[in-house]
Amino acid sequence: MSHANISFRFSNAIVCQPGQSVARGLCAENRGQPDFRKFRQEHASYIDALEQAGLKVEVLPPQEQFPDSVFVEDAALCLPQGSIILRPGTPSRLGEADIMAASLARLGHETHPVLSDGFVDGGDILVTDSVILVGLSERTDRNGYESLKQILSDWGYRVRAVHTPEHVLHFKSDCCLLDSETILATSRLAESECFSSFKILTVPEGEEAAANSIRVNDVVLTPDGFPATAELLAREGYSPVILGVTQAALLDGGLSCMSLRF
Ligand code: CIR
Repeated sequence: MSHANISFRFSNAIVCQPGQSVARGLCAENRGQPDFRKFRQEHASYIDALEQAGLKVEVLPPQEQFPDSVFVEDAALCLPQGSIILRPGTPSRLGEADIMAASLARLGHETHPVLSDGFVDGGDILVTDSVILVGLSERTDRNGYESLKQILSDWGYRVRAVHTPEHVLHFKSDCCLLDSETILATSRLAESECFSSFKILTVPEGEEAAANSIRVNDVVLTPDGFPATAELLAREGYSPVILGVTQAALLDGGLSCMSLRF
């Protein structure tokens, strides 16, 4: 079944403000601690950009006990049928799912019971109109995938497991949906042939981090510092909006992980 318009036409988003504890967020490689004030500024610009794109944005207060809770996308998957509470695949983040479940319920979302087994980070789930791709990764395991697939199949979605490149945190660190037929991806991910039914735009060499962009209604939010990618997007007829995400990047985060869009 095709689910037109669930992949990039949105009316709402949920974000969570970074707390001071964001300075202790997880990162694979130490590139310096994020600065709380600068993070807050970049986060505020991100909220503005979502609003400019036409979304009503619900801003959750900082969760100091969870340093990585600004990356809301990893704790839930919001679809028209309801919101699935995920099981983030690293111990310090597992509790974020309970907080998100409570927030979603308070906002009136139908929350499906949490995954029954395994682990899935939302950053590994790419929703397209024709199929939902789930990247197996250090955070998303086979049991989590099967458990998620069960729920999604019951809702009528096609679901496929794919592989996240080695040393890449999440599947969507390396790709983004541009429209129903087109994906922006790094060459290392495109080579894995997981996008066989899509047109692929390859992120120019050296700009791999720009693959973590997001199509939101008529614009593509894309990180600052990657001019060749912005140029490629504009040349292909998309409307890039450039945003600073220097602080999230210090924690291996990017544009897609900082909101739940639905
Ligand atoms: C983590 O390691 O979990 C966070 N520091 C970054 C999460 C980024 N989330 C995402 O790409 N979906």
